[in-house]
Amino acid sequence: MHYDIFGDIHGHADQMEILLQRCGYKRKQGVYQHPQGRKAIFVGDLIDRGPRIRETLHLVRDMQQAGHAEVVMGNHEFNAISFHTPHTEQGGFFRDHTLAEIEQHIETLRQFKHYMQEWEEFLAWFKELPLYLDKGHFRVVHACWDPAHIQWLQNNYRGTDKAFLKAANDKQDTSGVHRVVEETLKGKEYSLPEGYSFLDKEGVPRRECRIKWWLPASPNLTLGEYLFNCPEGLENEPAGTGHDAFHYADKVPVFFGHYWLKDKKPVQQSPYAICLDYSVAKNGMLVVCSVDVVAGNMNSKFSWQQ
Ligand SMILES: [Mn+2]
Repeated sequence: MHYDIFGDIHGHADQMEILLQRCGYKRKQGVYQHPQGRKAIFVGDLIDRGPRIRETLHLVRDMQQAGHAEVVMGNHEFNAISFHTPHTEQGGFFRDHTLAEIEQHIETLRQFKHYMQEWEEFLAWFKELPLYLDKGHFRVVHACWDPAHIQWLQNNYRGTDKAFLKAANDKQDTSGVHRVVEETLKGKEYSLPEGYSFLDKEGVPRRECRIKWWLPASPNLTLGEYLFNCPEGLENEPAGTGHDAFHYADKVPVFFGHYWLKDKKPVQQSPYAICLDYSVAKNGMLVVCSVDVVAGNMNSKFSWQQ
């Protein structure tokens, strides 16, 4: 098994092409492929923000359809499906067209302005993307691998039809769909105790912090280590093991994206968790991890491009 796993691209096709070529992929009849048959895997969030969203989608879908790549859905693809699918019962769309939503999606809308038919075809393609990949020796998901959620998806997920979109976008949903989709595509969050909050990048006060779900449970683990944006005063509190404190415990490596990491060089989060999102859309870099499984042993190596 030989794979090259790419982090969130967000329309940065230049960096993607440089890395594909560095990994040995060659463009034949327009489609990148590897002479030794390596396969690319994309962790989702192909769209929004960057300068070459349309080209990114063409390159990736062509590779996937020719059998040279696999793709999982990111929250941006899921949001796009919801944004563009009319809500037949209550009018409007499954994702409201508020300014905040439009702002997140605007580069994609702009770049497809004169290619609406093509965009419709990409939306149909998004709907077919799997929410996770289990390769036995390793796993791939956009944001978080909770074995219970993956099991739920395996038993219940039959594609993004309207019933699924309705439940997945409904914060009041009690069927479990909303939570599974949110946490798989956007990661898990921790509710801060009464009186604590932090300001997000838009300056909005929030009481839900993203957790580093990949850190193993330990009595010594503090909230300062476990939470993104841990508010002052809580840093030294124990992270705990309660409902809010999920810790991935399987001994199978998970590759994922989503977290906008800022490190100057890719680092493994834990022996069993490898985040590949280093903020290419925010002056960071695109990261690829080349994975080789030979006789049951897995070797991996990072490459990156600013
Ligand atoms: Mn994401």
